[in-house]
Amino acid sequence: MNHLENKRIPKLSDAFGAAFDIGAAVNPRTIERAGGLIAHHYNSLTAENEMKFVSLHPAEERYTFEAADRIVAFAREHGKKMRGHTLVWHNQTSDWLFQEADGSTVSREKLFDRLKSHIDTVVSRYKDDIYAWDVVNEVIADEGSELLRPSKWLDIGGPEFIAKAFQFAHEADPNAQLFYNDYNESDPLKRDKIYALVKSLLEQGVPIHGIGLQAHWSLYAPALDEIRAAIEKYASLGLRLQLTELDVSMFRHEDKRTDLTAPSEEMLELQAARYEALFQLLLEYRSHIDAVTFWGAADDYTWLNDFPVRGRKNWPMLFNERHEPKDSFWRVIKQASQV
Ligand code: HXH
Repeated sequence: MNHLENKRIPKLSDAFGAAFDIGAAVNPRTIERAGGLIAHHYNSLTAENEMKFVSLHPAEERYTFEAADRIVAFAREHGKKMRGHTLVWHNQTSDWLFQEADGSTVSREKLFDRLKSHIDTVVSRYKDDIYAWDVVNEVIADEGSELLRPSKWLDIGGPEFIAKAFQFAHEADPNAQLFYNDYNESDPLKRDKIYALVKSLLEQGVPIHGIGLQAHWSLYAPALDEIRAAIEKYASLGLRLQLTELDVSMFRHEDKRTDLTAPSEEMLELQAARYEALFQLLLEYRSHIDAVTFWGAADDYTWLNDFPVRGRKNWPMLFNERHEPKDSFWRVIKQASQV
């Protein structure tokens, strides 16, 4: 869709301006192919992959900032805010970090020295551009009674790696808002574990300012009352909330069908109704929520193509593959106009 057509369509971030920011995850390809759409509708950006450990720091003595810098330059050019994603994670993290040159496991002290050095370098570099960081991503175990997910971070560093990461990030940029970020955040079992972790961080005086609800949701789950209960529980800690990676998959978790090449009318209608209900709820909690970031910009490219089911496309965004607004978009805009 060209820029002239864009001009007649209300800007999503303007529509919600009084309530919260509206963000999109981007990458060098999407800012190339959907730059007009992104510039028009979103007032905040997150690098989808380019600021992850493995992308920025592939070897101990080598940082690769080119792709991340390109995204930051786009954000500057268009006056967008930026969130940083992510400093500590069990995925997309370079193997060298946990190893000595001979392949043996590093000591706890060395792991924390390397973590501090990584966080100092990255957070300082983007100090003027990034106002909030996902400091720690996805450390809670999905199932069972264990609080923390098994990982090299936990094996080598012990549970203190979490507090350390927040301390190092706070030292590198005392002005940055620091977030704990996770998925399945509205599942009651995991919600209570996320709450317990963050509560204990606060009790230890760890500098943490917000909880990121990834919000990888679908037409069918989670239920609105579970989302509401999660928002209320997290907000009761007195922290700021953001939806950091919102999408609405067309498929149930168990559904593995790969035959669809386009969404059915029924799916599109269910999605529009779902987005409408979600934004109605989010607006109800606007005093706690500062930003709602989509994990993509439009349906032509999102991480849900081919994931978690190979060969399956998905249509989780508010804009279709031609970057045109879907019914979902108009129903979300309708909610915004009622505040
Ligand atoms: C997010 N993880 C990450 O924060 C983000 O950095 C990435 O770009 C995309 C999504 C969400 C996630 C977590 C666990 C997970 C899948 C996605 O595990 C599954 C694996 C297979 C099937 C279902 C879940």
